[in-house]
Amino acid sequence: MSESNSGPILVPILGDQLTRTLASLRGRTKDDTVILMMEVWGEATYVRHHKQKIALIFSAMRHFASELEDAGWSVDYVKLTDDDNAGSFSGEVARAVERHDPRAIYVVEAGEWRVQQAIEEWSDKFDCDVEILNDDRFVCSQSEFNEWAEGRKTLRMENFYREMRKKTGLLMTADEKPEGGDWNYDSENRKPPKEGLEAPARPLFEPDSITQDCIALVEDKFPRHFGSLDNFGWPVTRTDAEKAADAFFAERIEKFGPYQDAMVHGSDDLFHSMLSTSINLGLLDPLELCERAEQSYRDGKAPINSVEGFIRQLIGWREYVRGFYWRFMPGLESDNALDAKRPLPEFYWTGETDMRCLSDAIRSTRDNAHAHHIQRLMVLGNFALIAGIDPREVQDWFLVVYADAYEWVELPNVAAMILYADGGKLATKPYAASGNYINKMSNYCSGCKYIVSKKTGEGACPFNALYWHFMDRHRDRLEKNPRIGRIYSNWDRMNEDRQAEYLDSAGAFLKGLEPAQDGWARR
Ligand code: FAD
Ligand code: DLZ
Ligand code: SF4
Repeated sequence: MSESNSGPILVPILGDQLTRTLASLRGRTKDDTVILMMEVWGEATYVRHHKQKIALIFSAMRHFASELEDAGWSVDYVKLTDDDNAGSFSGEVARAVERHDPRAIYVVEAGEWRVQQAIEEWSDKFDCDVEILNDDRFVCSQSEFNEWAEGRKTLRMENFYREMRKKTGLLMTADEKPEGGDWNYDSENRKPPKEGLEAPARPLFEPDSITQDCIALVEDKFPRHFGSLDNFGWPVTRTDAEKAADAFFAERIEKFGPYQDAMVHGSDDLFHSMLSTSINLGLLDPLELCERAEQSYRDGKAPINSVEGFIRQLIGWREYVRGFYWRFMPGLESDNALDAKRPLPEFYWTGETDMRCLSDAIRSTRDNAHAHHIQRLMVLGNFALIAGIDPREVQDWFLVVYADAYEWVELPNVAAMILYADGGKLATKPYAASGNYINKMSNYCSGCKYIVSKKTGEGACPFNALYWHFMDRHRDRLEKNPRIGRIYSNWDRMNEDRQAEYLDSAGAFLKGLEPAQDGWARR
């Protein structure tokens, strides 16, 4: 530390660190701390985020700053439109160091690799102590994840999840057994939607003047970014996020489990919590949500398959993908085990396709900056997998279009979970499926221009031929996989002409795909 520094402690808080109990704020005194919050061009444009995502983050940041100020903290807030905006986190911290002459900078580690690289340079750049603190809003620290992963041949989420159940005590009996007798009730979470299945609407939050300013700013500065702002109704404060959570626990958790994998045309949220944007911003604590879910079970208000399913997503999948991301970055970004090279089709941006499942998922994505998990996995992801779309293009798309998308959670889900680009470190097998799966789990096919039961030729559901095209072109790798190998006996039972029909149908369809124009995802 330089002798000359006599200023306060500078605490930069990033856009996804909007938590009052953040590690860098704990133990600080208000008269000796300056909190720095920065709207910067670099973050808003490194990909062309959905308009709602930028408006959400800026509005949540501005609300959080004003709450801190009301509580007596000194907040130095840099707006995107400030004339001398430096454009990057490091540039803004440099300016703040000049303004405040801090004796130290305390910052919580970044969620994303790109930002963490920049933060790690601060101690060389600035003439004061720089302390990078663990983000203890996660149940599992990176060192704990690495310890768990070390020496294991396979990193299965299920094994990790059981450790997290034991660690947190969630849904555990007094004698340390899983509540209800089983660790996982996934097999009870696959109910197809029955005719007329409807879920109570989630609360939408009317934009206040701060949010309206952010919406206007986004319309003005990012007019060519993907998505519509018309339906903006995300919670932007902890108070509103808690109201959204209350509504989920009161009205939707009971059926969350059974219908977790269901899809209904035009019903964008179904029984999902719709809390990911608030959790990822730091407005809601995932562990508190899990405790509330457990309480619903203990109070007899929700069945075990709903509650366990919800808890598994949070202390299982969410924690696991974060550990996985840091363990395999930066390589994960360029992995392409299946050597997929096809450009992303333009319809991912426009929604203009006759495939009803895809057009509905893309419509929801455009209008709400959200699609639910099974749409992301089995419709948008499955299509990208079996059509052989280049992982870099699919990764960019998923990072751009969802209001809850941060690379640490998006990338493992896209590269590893849906595209198998990591070669199977995360998933035991690729999640490839034909139209049959989508037909079973949704009401999409009955209104689709394509015929789901038709396998090849004019009018056949494209997922059917693409599925076999995928299986055929990756036979060498997949045949050895015990979870998938037997599927090839079905293929081998077809005569050569039938196989050729499948491959020709898929080939013709792929040839007709219009590639996305440049500039949707990156400038
Ligand atoms: P719910 O269905 O109510 O689930 C509850 C919570 O569990 C979510 O809020 C989320 O925090 C967590 N969760 C559920 N599934 C996952 C998962 N696979 N990985 C991590 N957390 C999970 N989630 C993101 O938060 N950001 C992303 O960028 C993102 N990209 C995804 C991309 C693909 C290809 C896939 C298949 C999934 C992705 N997910 C992502 C996970 C999941 O789809 C979303 O978390 C979920 O749809 C958010 O809606 P919800 O809050 O209603 O979730
Ligand atoms: C996503 C995003 C955007 C669009 N803009 C900002 C911003 O201007 N300022 C900020 O602090 N954070 C922003 N974010 C979120 C960051 O990208 C996020 O904090 C990183 O994921 C941290 O690793
Ligand atoms: Fe999707 Fe095929 Fe069903 Fe159409 S028929 S909705 S393309 S699965």
